[in-house]
Amino acid sequence: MFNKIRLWKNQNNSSTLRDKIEAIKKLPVPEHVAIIMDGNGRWAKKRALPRIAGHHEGMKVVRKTTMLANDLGVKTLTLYAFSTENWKRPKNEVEYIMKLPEEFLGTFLPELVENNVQVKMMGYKNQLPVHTLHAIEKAMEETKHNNGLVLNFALNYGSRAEIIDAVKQVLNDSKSGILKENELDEQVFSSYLMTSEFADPDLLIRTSGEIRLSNFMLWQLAYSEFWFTDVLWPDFSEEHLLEAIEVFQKRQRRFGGIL
Ligand code: V07
Repeated sequence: MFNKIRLWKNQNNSSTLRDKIEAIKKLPVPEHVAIIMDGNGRWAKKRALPRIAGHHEGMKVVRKTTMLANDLGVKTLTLYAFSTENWKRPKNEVEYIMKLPEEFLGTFLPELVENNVQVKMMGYKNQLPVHTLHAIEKAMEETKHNNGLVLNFALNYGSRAEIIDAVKQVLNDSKSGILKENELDEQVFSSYLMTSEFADPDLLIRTSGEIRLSNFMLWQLAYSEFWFTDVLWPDFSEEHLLEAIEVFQKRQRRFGGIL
């Protein structure tokens, strides 16, 4: 009897999720979604668990979010996994976090390949442990011909440093005559950033109640819609991603009405 009720409840829940997905697919879906995955440490603290338990739980949410974004037809999903500031955390925590790409890919790479997902990374590669970089580069190589969702990890990424590096490259190209001053415009400058191959994000999501950008994609987010939630990243579910996209679609429609 109880089993039957549980079965009915499950079927009911999953059908509403499917219905929501189908409804969202009928309207324009954001092509590029960027997410600041915040609140993993707080999630663990609330449960009296070590912070690393929160990071591990957060990794599982990366998988669910990727699969749903792919299903919805999102073209690029950029996830802020590690900032240039995060090195200041305790050594053991950083060491644990740097093993997550290997664990994630060891478990989920076959599923990503099956689902035509392409893995990418942006950030300063030279400071990453070799084992971390090797795992990511292997995944990038094995998925480079996939043409579904691009899963772009921002890892050891910082936006101001990215902009400074772009400016330095512009100065170099100017000095060597490759670039003339009057040729430099927003589009050309964008091509010097780590995101040169991607469109700017249409939607930024940040979890855990912080309402700031924390040095994430400052140039690229100039015209993006922002959606903030108090939900901690390990608690972020399919329903939350669908809600963020629903809000995005409503804002787009209102914007469309004015024009
Ligand atoms: C990390 C889990 C998610 C919450 C945020 C912090 C901790 C997946 C990856 C990853 C990175 C590259 C890749 C495959 C997977 C990851 C870091 C942290 C550094 F090719 N989760 N996750 N990388 N967390």
